[in-house]
Amino acid sequence: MRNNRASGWKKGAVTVLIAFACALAGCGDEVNSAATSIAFSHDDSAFQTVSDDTRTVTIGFAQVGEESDWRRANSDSIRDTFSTDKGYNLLFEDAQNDPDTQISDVSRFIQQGVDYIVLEPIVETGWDKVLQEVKDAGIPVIVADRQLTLEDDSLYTAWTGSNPDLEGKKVCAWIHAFAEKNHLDESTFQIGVIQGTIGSSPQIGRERALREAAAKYRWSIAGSEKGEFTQAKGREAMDALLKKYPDINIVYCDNDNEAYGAIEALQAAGRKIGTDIEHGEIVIVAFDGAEKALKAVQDGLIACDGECNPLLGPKIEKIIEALKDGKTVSKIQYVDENIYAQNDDISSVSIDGVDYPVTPVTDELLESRVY
Ligand code: GYE
Repeated sequence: MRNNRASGWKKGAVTVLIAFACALAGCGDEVNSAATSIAFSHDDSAFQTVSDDTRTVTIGFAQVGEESDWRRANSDSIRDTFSTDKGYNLLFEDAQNDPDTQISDVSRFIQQGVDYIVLEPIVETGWDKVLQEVKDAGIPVIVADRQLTLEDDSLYTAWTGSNPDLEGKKVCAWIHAFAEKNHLDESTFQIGVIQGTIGSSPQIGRERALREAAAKYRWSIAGSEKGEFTQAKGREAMDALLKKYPDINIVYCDNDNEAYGAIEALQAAGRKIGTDIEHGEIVIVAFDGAEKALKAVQDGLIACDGECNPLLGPKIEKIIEALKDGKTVSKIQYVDENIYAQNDDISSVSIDGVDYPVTPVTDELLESRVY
């Protein structure tokens, strides 16, 4: 794993830093490679674009967009963590869900001479070229939230975020446990899927888990529509699913905002939402666990919600602090997440031998929810 570099720092300070790091680390290879990258990576004009203050760490943050409650909470967490007060210069770029724009944003960070790049990639693929350029410039990349598919994993230093496959497995295990508890014939399940941004890791992982569970438990996946992780598209997707597959009895939403849209569409169509499948109610499941969604769980509109924690700022900061101190960090760092339902009829789900408790949504939980 590569060490930190300090391109935005005064060159004199860099020398001091390297001397200090050498004293601490015995001038190991990692420190030497950091020194090499500092020497060649930027011309003088690039240096002028970042603060000259030796205490300032410049972070180029490549955000996905503003599509969901999750994303807004995530952006707030990043802004709160990397504040000016704490000595950060945060260059925040919002790609508005356009993968090409996001690649340009990352490329621009190289010209701007940032110290670190934090990337929350819209889609998994297409990153090899620009991340090679970033690596050649000696800038450490911390990937957060969504994952990447790369030829060469040395193109990033560390990743932190959720495990969408596990989230999907938990929600599917809940559906199966719910069926068993209520003696439902699972071969009657007709599932409509509202898909998140195609090619994004949460869309890929959550739906992979669904396909596996469907094969195992004999569920039918009636059809899928694109919801792009937004409420408006979620509503359109639900309308389309209802038209094409009126017998749907479960709606699998790749995130909460799509579920809000699905609820609107189902209510407008006069369809009942709930868990009484045998009497025509439609079961909705979703992901993220935003406060509004947990309220919908409490109200019986979302049957089960797999949490996905957006508060990644402090975790990313810890990684950057460690890199600044010349420490090696774990390459992959998952965050812990819950699963929520209206009550504790199903008290836990088991995945690969591990039990995950199902948390019932209470008023206290809703009051304490920070996103
Ligand atoms: O589930 C969704 C957001 O990447 C985990 O992106 C994130 C997802 C989250 O738009 O609400």
